[in-house]
Amino acid sequence: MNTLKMDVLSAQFIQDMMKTTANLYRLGWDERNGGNISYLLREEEVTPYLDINDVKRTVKISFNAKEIAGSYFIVTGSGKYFKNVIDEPEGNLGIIRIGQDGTSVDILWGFVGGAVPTSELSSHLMSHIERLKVDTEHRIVMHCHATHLIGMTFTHELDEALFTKTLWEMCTECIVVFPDGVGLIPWMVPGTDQIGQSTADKMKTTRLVIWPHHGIFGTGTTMDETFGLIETAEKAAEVYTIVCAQGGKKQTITDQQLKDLADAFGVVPRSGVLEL
Ligand code: 2HA
Ligand code: ZN
Repeated sequence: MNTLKMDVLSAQFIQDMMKTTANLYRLGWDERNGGNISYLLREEEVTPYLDINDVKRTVKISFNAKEIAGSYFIVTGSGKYFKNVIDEPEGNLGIIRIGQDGTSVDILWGFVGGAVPTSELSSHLMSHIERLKVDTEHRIVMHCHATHLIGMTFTHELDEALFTKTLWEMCTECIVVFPDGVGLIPWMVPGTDQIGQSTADKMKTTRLVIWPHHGIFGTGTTMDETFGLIETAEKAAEVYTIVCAQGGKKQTITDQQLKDLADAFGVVPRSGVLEL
């Protein structure tokens, strides 16, 4: 039976993907094919638009995602440019469902012209698996090449507690927005299951994971919230860059003041960062 479906381009989740990729491009954090986003969808969000039995193609994936078999995602395409998503969503985005055995994904919409999901699918799916254990509402994983954060990975110690503390000091709101701080993995080859595993491992305790000399992964409940999280960390890194260029700190937000902020906003700062 052929039931009438609504135009998928009008779906909020596609509109979110189009607007967010455009914003990330505009900010200069996703040059060329840089960056990727995945958004976990509920089946009832997909069915008004698509016949879920109409699988366009099936592609193999490099690891077993059995834990989230049957889950639906909208994801950006491998090698695709964020710059182009807004004009051509169907060629640059795809709606996928993880196959029952966990080793393949069904493409239900998009990726026209033979495109496939992001080269960082392992990092995305492995991160989703970990974040869902922490919070079942965490549906977004976003990766981008945030400029000042990348810069900081050349000039700042690559120590999670020190890096977190510096970011918290740079803007008053940081500790409130990311009290769990940032995770940092060693430099690794992107697009591999290994970097996916390292990223996901950090995602057990934090929503932001920095890939030195490459970029950042963020996760959260909505596109706005996840974008805002990355934006806040990147803003702190930009301020850090300016502070260094102006000759370094003469004063700062003290550890006691950071603790007062956390208390006032009811958040628990990651342990091992503040010295009180
Ligand atoms: O493919 O950002 O990490 C785009 C990337 C890879
Ligand atoms: Zn990247």
